[in-house]
Amino acid sequence: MAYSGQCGDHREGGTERPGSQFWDLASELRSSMEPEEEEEEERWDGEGPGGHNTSVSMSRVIVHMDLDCFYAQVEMIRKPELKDKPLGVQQKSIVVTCNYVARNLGVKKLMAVKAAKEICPHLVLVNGEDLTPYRETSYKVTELLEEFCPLVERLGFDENFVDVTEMVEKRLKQQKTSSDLVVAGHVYNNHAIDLHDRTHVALVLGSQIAEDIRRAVATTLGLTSCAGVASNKLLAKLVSGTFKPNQQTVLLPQSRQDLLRALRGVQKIPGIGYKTAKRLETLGIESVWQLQTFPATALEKELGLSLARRIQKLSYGDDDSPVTPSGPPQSFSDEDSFKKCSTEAEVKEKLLELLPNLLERVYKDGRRPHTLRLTIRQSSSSERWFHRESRQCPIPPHLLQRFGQGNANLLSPLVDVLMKLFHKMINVEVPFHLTLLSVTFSNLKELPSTKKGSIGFYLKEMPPKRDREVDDGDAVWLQSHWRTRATKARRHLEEKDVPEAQVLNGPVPFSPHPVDHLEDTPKAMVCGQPEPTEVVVFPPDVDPQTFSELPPDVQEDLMAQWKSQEAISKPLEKPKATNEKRSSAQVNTLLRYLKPR
Ligand code: DGT
Ligand code: MG
Repeated sequence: MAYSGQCGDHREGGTERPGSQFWDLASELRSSMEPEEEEEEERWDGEGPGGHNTSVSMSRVIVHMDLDCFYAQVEMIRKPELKDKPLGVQQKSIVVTCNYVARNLGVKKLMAVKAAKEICPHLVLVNGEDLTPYRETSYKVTELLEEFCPLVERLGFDENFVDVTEMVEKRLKQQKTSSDLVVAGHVYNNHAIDLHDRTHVALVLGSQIAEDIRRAVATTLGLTSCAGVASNKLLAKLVSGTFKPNQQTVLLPQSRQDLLRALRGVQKIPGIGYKTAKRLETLGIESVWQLQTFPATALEKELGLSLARRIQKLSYGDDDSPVTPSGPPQSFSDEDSFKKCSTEAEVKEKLLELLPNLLERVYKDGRRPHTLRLTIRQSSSSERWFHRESRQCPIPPHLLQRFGQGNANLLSPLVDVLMKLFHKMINVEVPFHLTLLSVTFSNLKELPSTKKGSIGFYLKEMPPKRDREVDDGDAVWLQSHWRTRATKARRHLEEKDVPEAQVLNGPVPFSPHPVDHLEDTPKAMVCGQPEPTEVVVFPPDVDPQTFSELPPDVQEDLMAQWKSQEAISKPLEKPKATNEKRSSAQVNTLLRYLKPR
């Protein structure tokens, strides 16, 4: 579920707003940076052709899947001994979620730790402030769903939409008779299924697919979930939590109004957020029914044509928005909230705490971010949760080059840039009181060598995890992940038609050093060459063993790429001529960039 305080990888489009400034070396950050107000509402765009009950929405079958007590399930997989105990996941002083054992004892999501402990003294609490395990599990779920069907859209960490229309159509064609069709799970309101109605049959088939998907997630990843099956995203999401946990519900068109009117307030409709709900309240609109029946022209006058039409359509359950495959994240962010931060030193300290994990995620992703954003929230009695302010700027070119080379030499200059953004929003001459800081890297662009399909992509190694994050599960995953990449790299080469003559010319001299990927990887791996002064140093994320197996022309290509990225840029005093196949000038230039640090 979307919630305030979430931090993660943002896949939604349009994270970049107009008004971003170009980096100006002379004046560094310009004073005219555009302020950014937080958009409180998700873009849940019901815009599109057709009014209520459009043929478009009726012809689709959408599954919404929401994992049960997500963080708690991840913790129970990490520590199976907690499975039957009441378990809460704590962030700061809040139990952000708890397992169903705890829920049955009265503990609720987002309860204060103190209150939860009073209700359930035996509640076991685990710290859930490091989101890494949840994020990793979340992507595994999406990847698994993508194996079923390419149309998968992530919504937050534990929700996915799957458009199964095509799968349903295929099953419909295979279906000889519909008389023996049985719905999987519940039907909202126990409405009777009419097997002569094509829409009903499609939704019943959708319910069977939803069950298959949920079973696959349970058996492969050990995670239970709830699902909703309906004719669009909005309705599928609204119906999916009707029966919890580990159950699913299908919504027939005839029950759509019942579902919508049973919602407690307009804000329960995804796409209608806090601010819109407040504006509606001033018009006397609180319930979904009131919104549905409010005169359209009056609503348009108050809210503007676009918003009024959009939310009124949503109130009828109309949503033509497609399931848009999420693809790789469009930004990486992390944030911390606290009671009070009121000095520059504290701000710096908090930024230094946020950045390492964030940089590690950017590094793992392999792309290079070009924009940096700082978001703050100032303490305000009136708008406690919703008033955020941001400034962003392009990442200065000299820092850009350092991405992908380890994060140590990025931390301090990035904090400097962030502090400049901070000063655009806060006058430190007068007292200030922050309750949240958030950092976002966006505008991610592929490095030439990390484009999927290029050999460099497959050679890129996972960076070692920090000790506290490595457990057995991670270790196995990392090893298998690496093996897959190495295999793909080899396959990529096999597919590449390498003339034998070139192979016979021999690769760049090399003596492999075995690398244990789970131990601290040295900053640079050094490979000795026949001449003692000529040494090839690989970028820290490249495995020499795999490199050695590559044909010479590919090795050359790679080294040329590293050179152009200036990955290792200390010049060699006196380069010597080497490998005869290549011109000595070329090799010398190359080696200038390959000298060990
Ligand atoms: P469920 O779906 O009712 O069985 O329970 P959850 O725990 O899956 O709840 P859900 O789907 O609303 O949220 C997914 C995860 O996101 C949840 O395990 C913890 C986290 N989360 C939810 N709401 C908040 C929030 O308001 N603040 C923070 N920091 N985390 C939240
Ligand atoms: Mg959930």
